[in-house]
Amino acid sequence: MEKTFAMVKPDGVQRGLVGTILQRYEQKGLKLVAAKLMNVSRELAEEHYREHASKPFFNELIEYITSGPVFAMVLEGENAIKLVRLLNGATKVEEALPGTIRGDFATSTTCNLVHASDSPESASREIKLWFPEL
Ligand code: 3AN
Repeated sequence: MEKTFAMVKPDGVQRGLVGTILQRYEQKGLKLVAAKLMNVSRELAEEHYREHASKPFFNELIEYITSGPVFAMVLEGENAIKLVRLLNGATKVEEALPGTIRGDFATSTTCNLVHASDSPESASREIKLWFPEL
């Protein structure tokens, strides 16, 4: 069965949305197979977002993701990678449709509540990076 990495980012944890967001994944039929509330080191944040290292928003992104605890998860199910991305909604907040997590709860493209792996390669890389104990 396919596995993906997903995370409720610091704004979601601070706003008390972990339960609501997890419920959406579970209601869809995805299975939670690992989860932890954790602080993110600068090192982990920079490795996670390494593909964005040259982008103008990189520093802002690192500051944001290390600003408070995140809720990291591994979800499992058929087509888990695509389904979690669909439930999250578009990256650009003005394109995130109502009914998606970002469409319903986020107003900023940087602080957009959730992350999920975007391909089998990133899912495998991110699960290893965030859950080395698995
Ligand atoms: P996603 O999180 O939907 O996979 P990515 O991987 O393209 O999107 O971007 C990672 C994160 O970088 C986004 N979740 C968002 O926080 C931030 N980001 C992406 N594009 C922009 C942008 N144009 N302006 C500000 N922040 C951005």
